[in-house]
Amino acid sequence: MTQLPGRAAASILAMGVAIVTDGCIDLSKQAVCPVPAGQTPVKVCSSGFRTTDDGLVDDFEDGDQQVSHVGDRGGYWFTSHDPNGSVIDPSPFKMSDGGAAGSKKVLHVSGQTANDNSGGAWGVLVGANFVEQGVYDASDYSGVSFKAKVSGTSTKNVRFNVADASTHPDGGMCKSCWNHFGKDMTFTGEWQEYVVPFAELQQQPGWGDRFAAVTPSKLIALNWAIGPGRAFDLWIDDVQLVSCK
Ligand SMILES: [Ca+2]
Repeated sequence: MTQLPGRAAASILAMGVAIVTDGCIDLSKQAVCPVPAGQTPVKVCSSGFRTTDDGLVDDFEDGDQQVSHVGDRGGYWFTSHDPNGSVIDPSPFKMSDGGAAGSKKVLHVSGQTANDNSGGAWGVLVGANFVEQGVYDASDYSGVSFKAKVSGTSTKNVRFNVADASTHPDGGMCKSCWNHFGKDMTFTGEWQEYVVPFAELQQQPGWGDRFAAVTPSKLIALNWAIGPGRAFDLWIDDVQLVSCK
């Protein structure tokens, strides 16, 4: 078992304990707000999080575009952009040199997203499927940790998304899809480690089909998304699934 190192990680982990959510995934409300039939409640880690031997999604050190072959995972990294002129480099997508301390390879994307003047522009995203096809059972885990930073004049505002069988069209459950459970994050110019508990993930308000909570047993992908009208220069490293302590 590897512990997340460093004081910064410790403070972030401590923040992860103080989970503030609304609806049925709030621990304080679970007793009066039952999870719908057939859905497993999202685990809440009252003592924080730990990394595990099989939790590595990717540290990118092999330079390829497949996620690490651990934990029965084996999906691929990809980028996507709206058809309204948003640009995400490198194109075709590949891993870059550099990264967090001690790293030789890293996920690094940059570009400019289109303005949403005519409606429909949603920006860009970079992410990975957990497995090549179908859903991935991540119910042994309780969240995702990763290191991130932005450079130059990049926007600091990035949404981290976890696509599951409810919100991804491949799951066959949504008519108005793509409103994934996620978290709006603010990155800085320095590498920092972030822990995002599954129990903190929420859909965006006001659009798409709604679901009670993310379904960790039926995950499809994770991604980082940048909305319309922004320049971005985003670095991601050491992506891991984490468990409760
Ligand atoms: Ca790396």
